[in-house]
Amino acid sequence: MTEGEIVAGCLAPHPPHLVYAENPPQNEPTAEGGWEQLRWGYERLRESLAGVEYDAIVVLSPHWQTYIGTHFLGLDNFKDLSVDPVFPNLFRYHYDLDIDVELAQQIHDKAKKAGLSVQMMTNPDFRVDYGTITTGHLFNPKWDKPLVVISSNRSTSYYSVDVMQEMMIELGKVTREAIKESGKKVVVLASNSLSHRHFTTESEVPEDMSKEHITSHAMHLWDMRIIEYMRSGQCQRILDEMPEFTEQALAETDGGAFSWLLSTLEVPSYPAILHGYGTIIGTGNAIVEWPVYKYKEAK
Ligand code: 2X7
Ligand code: FE2
Repeated sequence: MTEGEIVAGCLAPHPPHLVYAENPPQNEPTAEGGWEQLRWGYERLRESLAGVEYDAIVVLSPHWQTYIGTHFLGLDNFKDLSVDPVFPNLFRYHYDLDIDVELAQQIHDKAKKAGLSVQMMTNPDFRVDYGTITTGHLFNPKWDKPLVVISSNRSTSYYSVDVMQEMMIELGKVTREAIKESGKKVVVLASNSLSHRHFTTESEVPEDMSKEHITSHAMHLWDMRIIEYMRSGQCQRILDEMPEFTEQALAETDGGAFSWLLSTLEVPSYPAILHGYGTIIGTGNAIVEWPVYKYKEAK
């Protein structure tokens, strides 16, 4: 069997506002647009990967929160209505997603062997979190590729960012090894915002872009610093500064997805492509691609 590979890795944030603004048939509320800079960013990401072949998408979402280890969706299909608990006015999405259970099981088994606490989630009534669904939709609106969905083990809240990061780096390594052994071509996605301080009230028209901006200058500076590291191939510095970034910018990196992603990509030292940056209800969001397919020969 030929060796599997990660063909690309992406930072693919999940604010439900982006799905709301696109008016897809699966979502009940309707919008007059909004957050175009980010939605165009997702368009550029999709175009960039249009010619790259892959079999499955592996996503880690901060909104599937598990406190006893890392969990993996473990049934072939999940179908239900997902309602965002904070923004039920924007996101009531009818999802129907297929899972690559074989690959999920392979990553699970490797992680278990490495000593991580893991479980397969096989409850057919389980409701998939809106982070997974939003990232899944924006990355691949056709939903024509199976997913592997990995939970966010909340070791940041239980212990510290440093403990979380150590565990996510290990999970990233075993994810990579399992993908290689699977023989499949895979895209890996970290579904998280950068700075994550929200406004506490919503404007009357949520998509009124005259009200949208970053919550503070400090948050902007942090986001730009991390983006510059990505653009200049300094991902080790991101991991080094992750504890400060996560605490000072209240970043959604607390969920571990970003540390896991960088580890699956072996902490890239080549430049990432920034497809878009924008704020959503004050939070900072970047759409970024690590084009492994371009750089792997140089490695
Ligand atoms: O989950 C989110 C998020 N991460 C950022 C902004 C707005 C809503 O939901
Ligand atoms: Fe979120």
